[in-house]
Amino acid sequence: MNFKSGFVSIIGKPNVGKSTLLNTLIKEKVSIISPKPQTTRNKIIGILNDEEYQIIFIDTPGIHASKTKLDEFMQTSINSAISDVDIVLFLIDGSKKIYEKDVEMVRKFDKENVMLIITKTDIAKEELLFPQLEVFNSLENIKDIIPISAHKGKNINLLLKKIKSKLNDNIKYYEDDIYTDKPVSFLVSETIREKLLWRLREEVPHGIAVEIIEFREKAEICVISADIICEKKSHKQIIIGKNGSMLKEIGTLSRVDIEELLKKKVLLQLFVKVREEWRDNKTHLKNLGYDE
Ligand SMILES: Nc1nc2c(ncn2[C@@H]2O[C@H](COP(=O)(O)OP(=O)(O)OP(=O)(O)O)[C@@H](O)[C@H]2O)c(=O)[nH]1
Ligand SMILES: [Mg+2]
Repeated sequence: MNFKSGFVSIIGKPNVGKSTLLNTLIKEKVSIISPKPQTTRNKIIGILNDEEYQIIFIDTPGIHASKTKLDEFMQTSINSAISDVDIVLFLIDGSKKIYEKDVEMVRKFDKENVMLIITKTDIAKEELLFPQLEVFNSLENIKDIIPISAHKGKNINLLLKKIKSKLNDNIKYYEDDIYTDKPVSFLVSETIREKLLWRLREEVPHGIAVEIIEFREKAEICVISADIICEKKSHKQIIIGKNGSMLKEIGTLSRVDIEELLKKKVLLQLFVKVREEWRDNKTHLKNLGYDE
């Protein structure tokens, strides 16, 4: 059998749809998604297996300027995700105006086998989008330009076909039943963070981390406790909400998703803690898993 495999990184600015594309490609939810920029903080692997191929996709944090040590960790994750891969998918949001600095970012991206992926075409206006894409035709480092919609499934199979045609390894890197490199406790903490990102406003969600402090799997039920870490007392009050209403809602939303993930009943307890400026504290970052 002519088996092929390889590594494919997904990169781009925050909020362009990287994690949505990863989940769509591998048909599993390994990476959380939200309408807020800087949702993804870690390099996350998602693996697609079929009889003839194993494709290892790497989701990354959005490219942005570093202000905190957490940002620096995110940048390191991006750098390590693009070194030594077979293909890079560079994503551009097709529903937004494309600026000269976006084109420059792609032009300067000095890697081989870069495919430019134009996302969210379901909400883009074609008459505005297509003329803007012409400038990319002249870029030497870009061989393919593929407009997609992860929500509508548009051109996802075409993208996979193109990727497959460029792979050369024939090593099986992971067993067939493994679809991510992350432990289940990571997926659980990210699920809780996802609900916080969706429900909280302004600067509060960016200063939040989730730490699993208890994970006990019994025959019938899984008992999970987690700390929600925030940066300010005032944020803690917002997360708890009036009479605990916000925290209760976050708990319910999270539990439903975690039960689906674990295929088991879940007893979830959430606590809110303040750790001032944890995003700039090496020890806190390390404890939360934000170190390489
Ligand atoms: N209409 C539409 N929206 C999309 C599509 N793909 C992603 N989105 C939306 O775009 C927003 C950002 O999606 P993410 O997948 O979290 O984006 P990301 O690039 O991973 O963002 P960061 O992790 O913050 O860098 C979410 O609200 C998604 O629902 C698409 O194909 N169509
Ligand atoms: Mg993401």
